[in-house]
Amino acid sequence: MNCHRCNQKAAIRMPHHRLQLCKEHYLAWFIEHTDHTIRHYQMFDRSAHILVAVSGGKDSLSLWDVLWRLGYQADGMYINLGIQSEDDYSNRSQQFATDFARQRGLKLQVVDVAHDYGKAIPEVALSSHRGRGKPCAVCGLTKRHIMNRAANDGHYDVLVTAHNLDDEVAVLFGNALAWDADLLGRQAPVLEARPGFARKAKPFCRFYERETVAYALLQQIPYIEEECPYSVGSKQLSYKTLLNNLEEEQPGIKLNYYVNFLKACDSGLIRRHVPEEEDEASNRCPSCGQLTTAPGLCAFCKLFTQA
Ligand code: Q46
Ligand code: ZN
Ligand code: ZN
Repeated sequence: MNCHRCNQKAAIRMPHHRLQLCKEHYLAWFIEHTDHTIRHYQMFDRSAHILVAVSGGKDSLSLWDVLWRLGYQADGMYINLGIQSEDDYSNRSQQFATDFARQRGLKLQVVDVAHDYGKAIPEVALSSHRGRGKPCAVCGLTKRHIMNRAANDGHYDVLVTAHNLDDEVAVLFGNALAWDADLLGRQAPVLEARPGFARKAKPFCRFYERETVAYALLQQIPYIEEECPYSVGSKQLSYKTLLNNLEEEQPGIKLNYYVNFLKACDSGLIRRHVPEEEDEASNRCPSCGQLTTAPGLCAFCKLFTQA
């Protein structure tokens, strides 16, 4: 198996692109392809002040690395969720993020949920009705709130996350299975800014997970390999397994599914929506100042002030 560009030994084969590349050409292709996605979906330009949500995993560190190599002005933001495991998941992933930033001289802002807001995510989940004791619903809301606040307070033009194609397709598949028109209409590579809510973009939305892993490994970026212990048994994970089986039989099916979904949105077949918490948000949370739909504390502040 040889590289299609230089005929050296190929490091990766991408049947969906009918392309196989050596290490050197793969790294160059990956960086160029990210820039192409950024321009194609008009995510941001070179003058933008970017905040990258960094988890210490392969996707977010690869994304930050690519933006840095492309010369974008990108700072990082890490949220320590206080999730412990045999391997001390949150603290170890923070270490990967801080080491990455230090080695490249990049600015990383760290929020420690337990220290800054009084309770770690597993504790908050126990005292909340959201998600029936499983922390993911509480965790998602917390991350969205803190990221949005950091993007607004820091006057960033855009908040970027490293969701890859496998993530996007698993979410899309789940929403399509349920025919949830609202959620389908909210999924996009770019969400425009609205009063109180930062612009959001996903520059890795067209990369398969194995492509982001390959980038991190070939670029020799150390990252946390352990998954969050709460991801085990999630619906998302079973959709990913199912879709991976399909992909093996029909290379490119995931990419086509996603790209054709975006075309259906562009043609008006699927109606675009803004996230629920942003609908008619005209009240301000008295505690944090976040725009909310109903008077009183926002959902985030309610979570952290509950007994
Ligand atoms: S939501 Fe759930 Fe993730 Fe939070 S608790 Fe872990 S698995 S980190 S993307
Ligand atoms: Zn080559
Ligand atoms: Zn609030």
